[in-house]
Amino acid sequence: MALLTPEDLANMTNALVENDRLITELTDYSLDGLCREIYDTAPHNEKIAIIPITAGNGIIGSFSESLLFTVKHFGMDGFITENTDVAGYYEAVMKGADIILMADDLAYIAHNLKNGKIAHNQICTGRIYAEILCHAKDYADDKDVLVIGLGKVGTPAVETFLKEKQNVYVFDVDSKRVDEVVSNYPVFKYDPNDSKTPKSFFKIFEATPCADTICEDVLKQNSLVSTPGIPCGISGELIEKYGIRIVLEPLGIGTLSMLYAVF
Ligand code: NAD
Ligand code: 2YG
Ligand code: MG
Repeated sequence: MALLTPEDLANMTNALVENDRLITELTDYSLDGLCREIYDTAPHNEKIAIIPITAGNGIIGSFSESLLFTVKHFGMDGFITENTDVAGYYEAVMKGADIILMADDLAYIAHNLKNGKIAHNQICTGRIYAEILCHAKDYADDKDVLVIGLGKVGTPAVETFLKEKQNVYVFDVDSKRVDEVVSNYPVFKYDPNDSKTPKSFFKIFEATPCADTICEDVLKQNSLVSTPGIPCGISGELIEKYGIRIVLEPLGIGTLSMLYAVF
């Protein structure tokens, strides 16, 4: 798995605020309002403990701080434990934490100690970025959506689009992965040579670890791109040329989705 770097998080606070503003403009829901709508949950003064984890590649500079910023930005109560790992977990519980946030190189989870609910970042990230596309008012009439990247984030996005009654077209560089998804779900292979397949889309979801995955052929003027993928899959030139609106932020949107999944 591609791990976040401190550089990815350098502008995270501005990106979260700016994306929340864009999501509100697009959907009439603030990001927390949208989470409330899709999960049918709400915070109830839970205390959220963020535990830095040293396992594997270790602590990522400003990862815990970015989580605390997200928690506080949305009006919730949280703290970063002074201790790491197991000692941090003990500290969190002793200080009355209701919800634990922690990540190693393989999994980033939220665990609500009071109700037992647990959430995984990849699933909750795929879900919220997909729901943003589904709730965008100006894009509601066209049900076609292109999903690029069918991994651990892209697959829950496919499930979300299907639940929201979208027509889902899928692409991945790994053709085996495309075949698996097409045989497991009622979705279509993106094939620009097939006359029945749309060539370009107003709604595009991207979750890959690569740049330039969104090529000019799939774009329409003012397409909406919702993409958790790092780095950004579309070039600045194409964003400008096509007036693309883009939802993209490295950590906070997915984190808020995880918290609402466990409230
Ligand atoms: P994954 O490895 O499970 O899946 C990635 C998929 O992308 C694979 O199926 C791969 O074959 C495909 N792919 C790679 N290059 C491609 C290309 N050029 N064109 C089309 N498909 C291509 O990874 P994941 O866990 O699903 O994560 C995807 C991305 O999302 C990563 O960059 C990850 O860091 C990022 N991510 C971001 C957030 C966030 O909050 N913004 C949260 C979680 C993950
Ligand atoms: O506690 C810390 O500082 C580290 N142990 C955090 C490690 C997180 C590693 N995971 C990733 O970098 C991601 N791919 C998942 C993070 C979600 C948002 N991109
Ligand atoms: Mg995010």
